Amino acid sequence: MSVPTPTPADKFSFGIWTVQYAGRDPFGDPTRAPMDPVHALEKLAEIGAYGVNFHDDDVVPFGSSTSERDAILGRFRQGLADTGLAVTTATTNLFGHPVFKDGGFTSNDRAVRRFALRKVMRNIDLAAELGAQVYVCWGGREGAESGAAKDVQAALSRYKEGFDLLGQYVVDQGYDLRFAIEPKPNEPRGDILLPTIGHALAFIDSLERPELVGVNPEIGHEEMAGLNAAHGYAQALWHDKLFHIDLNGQTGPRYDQDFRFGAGNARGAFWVVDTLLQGGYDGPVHFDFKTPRTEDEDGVWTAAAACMTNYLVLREKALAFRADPDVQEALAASRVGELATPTLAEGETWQDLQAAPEEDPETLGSRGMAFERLDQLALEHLYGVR
Ligand SMILES: [Mn+2]
Repeated sequence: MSVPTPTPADKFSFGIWTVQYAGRDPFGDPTRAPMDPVHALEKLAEIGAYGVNFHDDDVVPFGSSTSERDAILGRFRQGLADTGLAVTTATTNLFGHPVFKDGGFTSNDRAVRRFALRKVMRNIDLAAELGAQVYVCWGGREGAESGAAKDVQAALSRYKEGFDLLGQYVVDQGYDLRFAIEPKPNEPRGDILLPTIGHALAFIDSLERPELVGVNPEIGHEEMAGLNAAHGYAQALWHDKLFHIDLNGQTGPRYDQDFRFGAGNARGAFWVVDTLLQGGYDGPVHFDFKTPRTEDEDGVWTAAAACMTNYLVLREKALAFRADPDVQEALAASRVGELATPTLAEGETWQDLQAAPEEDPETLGSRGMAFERLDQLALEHLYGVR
């Protein structure tokens, strides 16, 4: 196959911060110059992106006056109009400024929580005005490094209070906006609240308006916890809660690498794409990656374009895998489709089950599942020999 080219129909979107990342890490200073957000829009449009996602502070620096904010936003709106890029999503930076060192919604300091909620509402107004339909909430500073520092149950009550207030806000304002919680196990906090997709889904059930809140799982965050990202996406789809996705690359449990999508665990990336296609996910295909600090600006655009290329390659491979007659035969041999059949027949009761002839465990136990054949076919598609 040749290297595929992205089109707007692919709905690829990027966080402005992804390409703006200048290479600062805990051990070293930035290796690239700051990037003007309008330049980011122009280059993203040039390489074939469809949309963008931004934190308030990516576009309007923290602490800007009202007149400065108006001028910056005027230029940003013009940049969107000139490039034709959609704003798919927005989010709030509740982690960068020292005020958020103990969190935004769950800071022990009540005044910080009040400041954080006002900051979110202000950016929600902008998100709604620019047409965003999803508002992502990554609570990177909502957590702790030590045991007594955080009353976790009280923190969850304050977290719920925050989402309930924001839900009320979008309803009162008449905004067509839903929230997506982005789980992460740790980094920058030692431990972060709502660390996995499962924690987030259970928390959403406690909210006043659960229908307004879903999840935005990031591949790297799941793999940092040693979890299977594709299984997480599948469960979010099963709950009808996959409101947005953050695709990137990660190599197992270690620091948050944020590699370009398709790098790191390539086999995991294949199954994520297959899961999204099989599950009918139709939202923006969003990348949240950071170009390693070894690269100059050319390297940033190489990495950004590669996210899209790798998605298109894996999409083609996942579709070819599903269409392959050998795969269909192998799926049948593995009885994968049988799992869709309910365990009891329609109308059958536990009494009927008890009265039915018993299965022979020796016979059942001796049947192979033929999963190795099936998985090898997937790898042959991924490796490009089929
Ligand atoms: Mn990450």
